[in-house]
Amino acid sequence: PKTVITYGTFDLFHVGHLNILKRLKEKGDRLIVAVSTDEFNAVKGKKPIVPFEQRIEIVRAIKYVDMAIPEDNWEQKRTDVDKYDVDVFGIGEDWKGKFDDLEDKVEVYYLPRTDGISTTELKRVLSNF
Ligand code: C2G
Repeated sequence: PKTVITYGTFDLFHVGHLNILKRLKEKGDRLIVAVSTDEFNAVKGKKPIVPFEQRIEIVRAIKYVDMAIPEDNWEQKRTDVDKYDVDVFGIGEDWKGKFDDLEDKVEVYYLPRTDGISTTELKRVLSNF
């Protein structure tokens, strides 16, 4: 099956996350999502609200997702594409150009983000209560 992979924190899962997973699933038959662990988020300079175990459980429950795995370093993308026989890598265009090195192995897509929603924005709104 044509396999698509993507990576992310998916904190406070929202419709922006849902939209990109929906669109990525349409590019193949199987979608694998690598969810950033809490330790890797520290490397990324992010401090998620929702712990990793809960973030990956929510991602696994999304109907577009066939498999969810941990993302615990920057380098695993190259080995993941071999390990899971991946054909397509996709991610939001906020990462445009950053993963072009994968183009020797897989199709690389940068998709438009969903406007008006972000975890940062949700945290700001929630912090007013
Ligand atoms: N996203 C989106 N629209 C939004 C918010 C997020 O399309 N309004 C997309 C991002 O572009 C990304 C995915 O949802 O493709 C997950 O977003 P994050 O959890 O913020 O992912 P990030 O921390 O950028 O992790 O190795 C890659 C990194 O792990 C990516």
